[in-house]
Amino acid sequence: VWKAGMRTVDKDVSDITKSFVNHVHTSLARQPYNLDGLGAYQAAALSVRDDLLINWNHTQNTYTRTAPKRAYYLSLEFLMGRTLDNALLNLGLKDKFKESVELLGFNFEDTLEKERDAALGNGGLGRLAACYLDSCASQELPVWGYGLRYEYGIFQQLISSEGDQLEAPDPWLANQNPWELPRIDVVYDVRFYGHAERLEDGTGRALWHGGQEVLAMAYDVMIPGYGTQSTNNLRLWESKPKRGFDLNSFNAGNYEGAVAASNSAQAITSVLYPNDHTSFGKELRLKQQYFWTAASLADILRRFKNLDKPMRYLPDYVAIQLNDTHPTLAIPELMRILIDEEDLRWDDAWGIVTNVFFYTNHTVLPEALEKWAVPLMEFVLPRHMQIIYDINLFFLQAVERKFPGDRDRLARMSLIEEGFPKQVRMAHLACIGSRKVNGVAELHSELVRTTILKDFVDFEGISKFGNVTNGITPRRWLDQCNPELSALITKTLKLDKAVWLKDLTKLEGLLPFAENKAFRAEWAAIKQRNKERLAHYVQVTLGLIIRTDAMFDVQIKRIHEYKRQTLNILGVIHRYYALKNMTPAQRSKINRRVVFFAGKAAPAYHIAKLTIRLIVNVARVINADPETKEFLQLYFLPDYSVSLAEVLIPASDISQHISTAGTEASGTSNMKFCLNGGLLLGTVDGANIEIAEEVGEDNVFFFGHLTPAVEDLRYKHLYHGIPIDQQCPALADVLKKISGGAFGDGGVYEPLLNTIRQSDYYLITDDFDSYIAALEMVDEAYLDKEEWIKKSIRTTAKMGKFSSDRAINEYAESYWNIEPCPVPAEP
Ligand code: 26W
Repeated sequence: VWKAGMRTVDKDVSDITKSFVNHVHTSLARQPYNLDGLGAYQAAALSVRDDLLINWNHTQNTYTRTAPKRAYYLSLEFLMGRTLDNALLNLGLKDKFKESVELLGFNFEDTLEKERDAALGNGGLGRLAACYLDSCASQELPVWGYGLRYEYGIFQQLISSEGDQLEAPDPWLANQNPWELPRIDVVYDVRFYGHAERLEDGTGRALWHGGQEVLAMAYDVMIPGYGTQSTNNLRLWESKPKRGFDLNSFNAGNYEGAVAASNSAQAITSVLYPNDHTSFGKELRLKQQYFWTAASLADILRRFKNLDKPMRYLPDYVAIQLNDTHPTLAIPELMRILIDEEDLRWDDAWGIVTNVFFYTNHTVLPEALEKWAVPLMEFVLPRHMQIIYDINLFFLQAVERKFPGDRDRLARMSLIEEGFPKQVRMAHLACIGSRKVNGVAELHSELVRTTILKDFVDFEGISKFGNVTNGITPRRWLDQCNPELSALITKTLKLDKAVWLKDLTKLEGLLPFAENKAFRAEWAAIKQRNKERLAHYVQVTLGLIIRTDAMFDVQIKRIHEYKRQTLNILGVIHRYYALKNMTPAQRSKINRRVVFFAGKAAPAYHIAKLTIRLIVNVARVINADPETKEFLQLYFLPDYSVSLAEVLIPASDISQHISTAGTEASGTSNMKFCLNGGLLLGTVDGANIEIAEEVGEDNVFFFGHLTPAVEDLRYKHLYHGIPIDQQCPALADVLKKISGGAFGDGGVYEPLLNTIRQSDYYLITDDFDSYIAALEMVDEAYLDKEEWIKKSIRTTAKMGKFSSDRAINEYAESYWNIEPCPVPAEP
């Protein structure tokens, strides 16, 4: 158990200043007196990096010396955001650094903002991985992350004057990255294509040769724990040509061919795929997945082999967490190594594999479940395809023994889906190859057990299928993004900040203060200043003036039909016309509201892009209407990022998490808003349910149909469709305004409107009236300011469960079976 009393770096302001100036001279080759803001950021970062490196070294030496069981978190995405502020907080150096930087004549906040986000992820899954790394280091757990070092992260989003999303590259490494260490000595060969020949010697081994060989080179990113010396590692792989370029082609006079081979190797880690929740089956994506799992496994096994233990002990020293199915190739890859290279027998190898891996599912949406075409897999990874067929054969034989003659069941459970082409079902492979499987919130885990993996529960028993409700790190998502609220909490709880930030249930101590009027005033004043901070940010970056004497209503997440930004924008339009129909006297009693949207659409997702276009054009009309603009404003903030979330979340009064019931696995921004005293408007879905359980149903605004009703409603739409004018006249009016051209050419929006008029798969029509009613309840509640602030305080007070420390401890204890490995004070 972690004890109070920070273990931080012992330095004073003059040490920091010396180190800063020294880096200006010797790393940047510049002079302190004419240094610009970017230079100041770089010098500060390099100086902090020196401290991180010392801790990182001690930590890694401790792990090597004591050889604990370790866990590895394999994730194709790590959405880290900025590092400097977080590193300073975790090291306990923030105040001293601020003083030093300001003595040197720089504004500290401006310096922090020079850093570009590390945006190696799409959304929830990638940000979860980043929060989990923070918690592992803070809990002193021996956990490394493994991912890819994409040269380009998630695209930058631009919004054209028509309201279209445009994508630009994100060259995040352009200004050098002080947070990574290139490891030119940590390299592995990775093979693609070629031929796999089974040896006819009765061992089951095969030889895989020929094809393309590329090099994986490691870059290490230091992950400091909060208030501990523990500094873990995130190892990211870069692909490189094995030789500068292919000499044979070059000598044959084929210069272009020689360069092409080298380009094809480099292409593997050049860019993050920007789609979330849709799998496209692209060859390069398959190569990314294999490149990364092969390099990571080779590295993990090399470390294990240094212990000089037989392979059968691998599960005593190694747990590997599969973040969704993206790294599932690690399962056949470990089988390949154990059989073809380590000479193990099939059953022994399978016994090891199924005790090393753990699989987390993050979505039940069918289009997001990964499948790879068998012909593609045979071409790119011929040996792995053989192994997958063998796994399937033994698996289906076992199913047949348990359920004799049940052919439908065999077809449903097979790793191979019949069709043209046949496809490998990665979720099935991840499931049968793992020790345990989990979902990310109670409802979601239950849906995993009763829908997509039901047959596997019947076959393997329920105890393999668990739940770990997601969490968020309170360091970044409260202390760092909302420093004033953090300070008020520390003062009020009369605890060292480090204590409650590491045991977030301590926030319950705020509950009695909800009754204290002076405390409520302080609480509300901080929310107000956070609104002003956001308004300032919007004014500086977009040149827009936002009023801050209004309720701030926020929906920020990837744009997707299931998340129903459409429901929100249709609600805004409904409100706009309701306002226009009021007399000035009626209007003056209405709650002022500023609605914010932000989020990216996958570049090929046309309906999502149309949703953005609609929001932007509705904003244009509403914000310019003199009759209503005092009461309703609407903004789409471009290029949503971790850093933008850090400004938006603390400023929110109400945030929307309004997915169709049963579709949002968990959600994690819902937790961030509530932790910062924002109330939640949402459906009975994902982690919203558990948030309501904690904070009490009277402190959240729920609406909409429940999960068990969804299937029947969809069926009704298809076979007993009632026209929208009859089922929901209020919605029909809104749709008519849009198609009638109230927000620019109505025809443009037809494909979007048709999704509602036709199958309405996400139940906009069914939930519209109850959504509008919920918005009205929010308005009414907000008019009673004191009561609202009480709700806000009670919400924050009851969010302890959602610390990622709690989630990570559940993984450590009930899944990985690992323990803290503290770094001794004097190593
Ligand atoms: C193959 C394309 C693809 C890419 C990414 C499919 C699916 C994904 C992710 C699994 C999508 C994702 O980020 N899921 C989100 O995971 C969060 C963390 O558990 C949850 O909070 C969100 O509810 C879930 O949508």
